[in-house]
Amino acid sequence: MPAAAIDRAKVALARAIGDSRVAVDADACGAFAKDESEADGRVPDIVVHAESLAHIEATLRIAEELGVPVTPRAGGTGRSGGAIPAAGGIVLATAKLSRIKDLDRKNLLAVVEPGVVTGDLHAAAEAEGLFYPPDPNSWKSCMIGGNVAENAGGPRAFKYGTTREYVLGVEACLMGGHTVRSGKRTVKGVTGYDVTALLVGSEGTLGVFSEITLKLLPKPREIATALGLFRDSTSALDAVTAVLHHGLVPRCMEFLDPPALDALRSQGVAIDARAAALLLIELDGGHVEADLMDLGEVLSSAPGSIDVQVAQDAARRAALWEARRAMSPTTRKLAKYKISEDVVVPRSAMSELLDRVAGIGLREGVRNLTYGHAGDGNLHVNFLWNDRAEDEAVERAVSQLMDATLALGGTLSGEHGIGLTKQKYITREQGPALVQLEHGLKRVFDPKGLLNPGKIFPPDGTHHAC
Ligand code: 2HG
Ligand code: ZN
Repeated sequence: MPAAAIDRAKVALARAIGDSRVAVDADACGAFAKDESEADGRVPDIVVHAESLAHIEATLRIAEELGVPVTPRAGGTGRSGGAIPAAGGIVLATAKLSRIKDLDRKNLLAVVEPGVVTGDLHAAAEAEGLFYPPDPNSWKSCMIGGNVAENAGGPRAFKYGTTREYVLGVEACLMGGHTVRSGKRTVKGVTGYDVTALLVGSEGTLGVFSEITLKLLPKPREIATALGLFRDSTSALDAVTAVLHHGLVPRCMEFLDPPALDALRSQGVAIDARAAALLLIELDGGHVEADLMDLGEVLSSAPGSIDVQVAQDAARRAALWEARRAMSPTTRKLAKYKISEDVVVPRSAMSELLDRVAGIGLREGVRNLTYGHAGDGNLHVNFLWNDRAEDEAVERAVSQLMDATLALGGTLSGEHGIGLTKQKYITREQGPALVQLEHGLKRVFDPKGLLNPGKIFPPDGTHHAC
């Protein structure tokens, strides 16, 4: 990136948006170098703190005119490097656009800015008797703009689906500074191409959200949580299927494997020493009492079941979830380096995937543990290591995990996106023709390739199945 273009961008942005919203010194920009993935960071040259649509438009107009790359960023909690300014240039931060503009009880929808913290939307909706289901485990700090960009999931996605299911419409600014509104405020609507669906999950490569219209649901009347302890992973995963075959549709079915349980124990969480795998299952709706009894019976009669505990009160429920939600930070404490993958396989293939992961770990000598959203077949396989000399073995392990996932009919990412960390594998899943088509779409939105460059796809022209 020529220094002259950056210098001109600094002057033009300060003039258009105001000095106080344009950070240029290395210290202020340093905080925007990384997200919560393991990908190497890069300090941007400029950080714009947008406080209005006009600021987003001015940034994207100036960036296009001067040929400066722009990386949009909301909470910066992503796990795949999506918010890392891989090509330098401008970070366009939308965290200050944090208003819930409308909470429409009659029509069950919310209109929000991209910097609304997901947990704040949960609380605001619930205070009105409403419910916003997507619940990434980083809900206390992640933001709706990033959730929409990544099509974030979370434990409740099993029953309620991912963020995509709740985005009715968006206002998005495109490179050059032109704003489009796509979608609707109604539940149904099939007018024209579904541009909203294309923008959701586009990982900040097609447009920058300035407003998002979200569908809400009535708040479930009751919630109940049960914990199933098992003698091994296969028994726990088989019980997931048994629960479904019994006609129960829990909102979450979370799984922890033996090393994941040990990790929790090492942090002082009391878990029955006989248990080698765990399912955390939550029901909601109108008749949870009866469903909970059924669930208890299904779990305790499942082969390999050791114990079933039911959370009798809100405090116990919160404690169970605290341990699950802390899995990612807990795992981070176990080793100097960790990669958390986000693969999905058909539910029936989860045990087989875990067997293959064990084989990969042994072959490459890399420590690993797995937890995740078993109801969806979405498993966070974590590789842990302490020495840079092991980097290559870890890379081989990740590559083999991707191959195993695809061989079992799965997909590379269930909720964290491809970003920087998985772009080298995408062609293995999608094939060169589809990746070429996606490159073509990208060029329609961003002909100069300046918006979040380096994400999702291998560089143009390298669509080989590496
Ligand atoms: C979770 O399910 C999150 O806890 C984070 O998706 C996963 O970082 C991780 O390992
Ligand atoms: Zn997850």
